Amino acid sequence: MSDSILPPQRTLKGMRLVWRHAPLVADDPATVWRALLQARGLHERSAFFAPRLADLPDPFAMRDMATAATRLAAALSQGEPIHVFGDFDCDGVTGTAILLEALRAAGGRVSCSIPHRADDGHGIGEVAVEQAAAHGARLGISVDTGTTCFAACARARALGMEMIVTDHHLPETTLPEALAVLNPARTDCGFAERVLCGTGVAFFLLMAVWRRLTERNRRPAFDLRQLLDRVALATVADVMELVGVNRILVHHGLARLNHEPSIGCRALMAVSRVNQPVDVEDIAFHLAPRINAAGRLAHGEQAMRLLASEDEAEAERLAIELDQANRQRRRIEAEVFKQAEAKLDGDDVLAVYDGDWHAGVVGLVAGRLARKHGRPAAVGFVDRDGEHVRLSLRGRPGFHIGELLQSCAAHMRGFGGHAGAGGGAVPLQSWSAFRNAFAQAVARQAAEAQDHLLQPVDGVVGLAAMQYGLAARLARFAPFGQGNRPCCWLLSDVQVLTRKVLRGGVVRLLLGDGARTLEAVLFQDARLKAYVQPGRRVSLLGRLQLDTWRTRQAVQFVIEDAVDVGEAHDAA
Ligand SMILES: [Mn+2]
Repeated sequence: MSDSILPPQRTLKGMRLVWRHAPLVADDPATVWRALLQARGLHERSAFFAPRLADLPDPFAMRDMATAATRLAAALSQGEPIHVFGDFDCDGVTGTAILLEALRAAGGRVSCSIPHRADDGHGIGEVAVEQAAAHGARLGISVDTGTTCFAACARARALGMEMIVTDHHLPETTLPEALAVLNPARTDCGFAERVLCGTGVAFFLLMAVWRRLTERNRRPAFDLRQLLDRVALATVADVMELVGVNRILVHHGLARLNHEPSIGCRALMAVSRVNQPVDVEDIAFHLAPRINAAGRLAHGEQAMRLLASEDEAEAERLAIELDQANRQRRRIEAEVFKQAEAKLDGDDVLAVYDGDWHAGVVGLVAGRLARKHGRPAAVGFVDRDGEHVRLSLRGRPGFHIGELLQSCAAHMRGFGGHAGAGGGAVPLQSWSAFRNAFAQAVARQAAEAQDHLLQPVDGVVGLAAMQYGLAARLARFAPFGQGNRPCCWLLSDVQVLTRKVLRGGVVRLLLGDGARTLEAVLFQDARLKAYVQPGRRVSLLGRLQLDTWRTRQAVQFVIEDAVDVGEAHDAA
C-alpha cells in the first residue's frame, strides 16, 4: 500500500479526498484505533465517550438568562397566566410541548398557540399576541422564533405583556423590544458554541428556572430529564450539529427514548414501527417527518398535543392521525414531484411553480429536485393574493441558498435563508426575471462549488483491520449525525469476489484481498452499483458497521463512494 497519500482523482460522486485529521494508514485494528484516538486528541477514558448531563454548561451563562429565569419563576410563584408562542415545525412544536408540560407541572397557568403554516406563516403573530393578552396573559414566551418579530413584541409591550424570546435564528442588526432575548446566535451571546435548536434553548430556560425555584425552596417535583427524549427529537429534526452540548443532550435523549419514553413519544414510535434501539436516523427519517406532517397538512397543534400528552388513549389517537397525515404528505409530495419534473422537462434551471401545488410540500419537492440534479432548486405555489409565487429553496453542499437569494433580491418581495435552505416571494410578473437571475447565480456558484466538495477520510486501511472489535469501538463515537459523521475508511485496491442484489435493490458484496474477505453492502447510488462488478478491483469508501441483523458477531462495510482505480488494474 502506498504511503499516506490519498488518490488524487475525484471519487465517483465527484468528491475530492482529504484527511479528516492526520494521515492514518494501517492494516490491523489495534493500530487503527490507537491512531484514531491520537488524531482526535482522545483517550480511552475521555469524557467524550461518556457524555454526562453534569457537564452541561451553566444556563446562566446565556445572555439575558438571569432576567428571564427570575421573571418566569415569579410568574410561577404568583400563578400569573403565561402564554407560549410556538412554531409549526418539529422544533417549534416540541419546544412548546416541553415548556407546557414542565411549567404546568410546576404549577403554572400556561396556555399556548402554534401558528398555521399557510394562514399565519412563521413567527409570533400579532393577532396571537392580542388574543393571549385578551385572555389575561402577563408573560409571553416564544420558542424557536421571535428574534426578528419586532411588531409582535412591540404589540405585546403595548398591551402590558412582558415577552421572553427563546430562539436560535440569526438576529438582524437590532433585537426586538423584549424583557429577555435568549438566543445563542446573538453576537453578544454565543452560548454553547451556538449549536442549540429552539427546543434546546427552551430546555436551558427550564433548567435556570428550576434553579431559581430551588433557591427559594420551591423546587418542583417534576424531573426535567423526562423532557430529554423530546429535546433529542427536536435537535435531530432541526439538523443541528451533534457536538458539544447537543452530543450530551442527544446521547441522554436517545437513552430516554429507548428505555423510558414520554407517553407521546412512545405512541409516535409505535405508529412509526421503528426498531429498538431507536437512533438518530430513526428520528430523522421516521419520527420527525410524522411530527412535521401535522404542520404541513393540518395544524402543528396536533403534534404539540401529542408531545405534551399525559393520556395514553389520546396519544395513541393523535399518533395515528399524524401517521395518516404523513402518508397523505408522501402521496402529495410524490405527485407534486412528478408534476415538477414534467414541467421542467429536462430544463436545467430548477425553478418551477404551479397554482395548485400544496404549500406544505414545495420545500420537500425542492429538496428532492436538488438531490437528484445536484444543484439548488426553487419550487413554489401561487399565493392566495394571486399575485405572488411563494418559493421554497433547497441547496446542495458547495452552494449557498442565502447568498443565492441575495443575488435575486431585485426580483423578490421578501426572502430569507441560510446555506442549505430558504424561501421568499416573487411577484408573478417578475417570474422570468427572477428565473434568469436564479440561473445565473446557480451557474456562478456551481463554478466555485467544485472546490467545496471534499470527502474527509479517517484512514486508508486494509481488510485485516475491518474487524468486530474495531467496529464495536467505533460505535462509541455515536450518536452520529450532522457534525459527527461516522469514520470514513478507504479500502484501497480490493477485489469484488461476489455480488448479490437483494430485495429492494440493496447490493451485497464479498470483498477480498487474497488473504481475507469482508462483507459489504451498498444501499443506493445506481452508478456505484454498476461499478462494483464481480472480479473487478476497486477502491471503496465507506464506514464499518456492526451487522445488527444477525445475532453473530459480524461486521459489514457500508459503501458510500469509490475511487476508480482504472482499467490497468482490471487487467492485472
Ligand atoms: Mn428551529
